[in-house]
Amino acid sequence: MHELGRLEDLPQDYRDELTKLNLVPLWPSLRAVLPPNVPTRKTQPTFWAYDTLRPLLMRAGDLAPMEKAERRVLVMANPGHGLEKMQASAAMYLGMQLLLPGEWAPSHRHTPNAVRMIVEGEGAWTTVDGEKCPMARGDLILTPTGLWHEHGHDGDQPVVWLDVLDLPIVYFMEASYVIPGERQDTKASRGDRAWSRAGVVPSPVFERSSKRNPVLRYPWAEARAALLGLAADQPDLEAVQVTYVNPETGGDAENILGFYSLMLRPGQTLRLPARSPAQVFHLIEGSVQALIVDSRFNLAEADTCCAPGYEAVTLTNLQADKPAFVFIADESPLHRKLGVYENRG
Ligand code: GTQ
Repeated sequence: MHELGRLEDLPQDYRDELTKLNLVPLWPSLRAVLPPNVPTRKTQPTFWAYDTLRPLLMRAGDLAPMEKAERRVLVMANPGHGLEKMQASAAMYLGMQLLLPGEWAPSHRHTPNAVRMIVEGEGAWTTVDGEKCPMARGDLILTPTGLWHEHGHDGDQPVVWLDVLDLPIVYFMEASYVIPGERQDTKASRGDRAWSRAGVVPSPVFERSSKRNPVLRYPWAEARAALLGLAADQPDLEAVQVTYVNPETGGDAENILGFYSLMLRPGQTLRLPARSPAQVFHLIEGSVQALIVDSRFNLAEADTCCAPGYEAVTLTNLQADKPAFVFIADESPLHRKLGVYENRG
């Protein structure tokens, strides 16, 4: 591809005239916005170790009382985007949130979708749309766009979870806002029981529901059992992975980001193909090395890292005698809906 004219090649009076009229010549910037073959990505391979993050999060427990914080979160920001942008990738936001015993993070609802992956502690819960979702390690709890949610804690130890939101893309769309609310009345019953038996969904008078995803909480015990079952039943299967789905549609659990759990067999090395969406890896159990472009990250439990899109990622289970379990978030639903999804192998 040949070089195009530069801005400096244009006479100053011409440039000034254009600027005055809110006009910009395309050709000096054309290659920047349409680079050949591979997009420019600000997302850098980045690693956040839980054991270094945790003490700082606990200190935030003293420094930022709930009334002053609303949500007590340390955002895991990708330096490639600039820390102040609070982005892990183009579309993903990551944060570690701390709730102390007896605390309450007030009810609100907002346009970005969120999920929480519970990292440590017991006795906390999130109420989503009136449904009280208890938190246990490894559980995935959804707060889809527009639903009221608040967090509470009846236990006696700190509770920490990983927040994954599509905030950056919703903010970029100038569609991000929040509405504060009152403490929710909780329903006595769970809303998802009829959907939590694989293969059957409610169909009163033969009509299937087309409402939002009826499942707001995906217990780790069940996802883990599914992975172990899959691995046992298909010994030759390379990628032992499950996707968190809406059981009504079989589609993604949320509209913008995709969520998965991956099991690495003892000692297994798995190469994930280069696909267009950026990805986040969070280790639920075990010990895993992630090779992302030129970076090698050793993940211990509760560590997190991210990878830019269009790059293959190699994951290795560092333990020869135990499986490892990785939670993955990516931008696939967004890319597929927008028609830009690619798998380059
Ligand atoms: O818990 O509702 O990390 O609203 C960022 C924004 C968590 C939450 C975040 C939020 C929340």
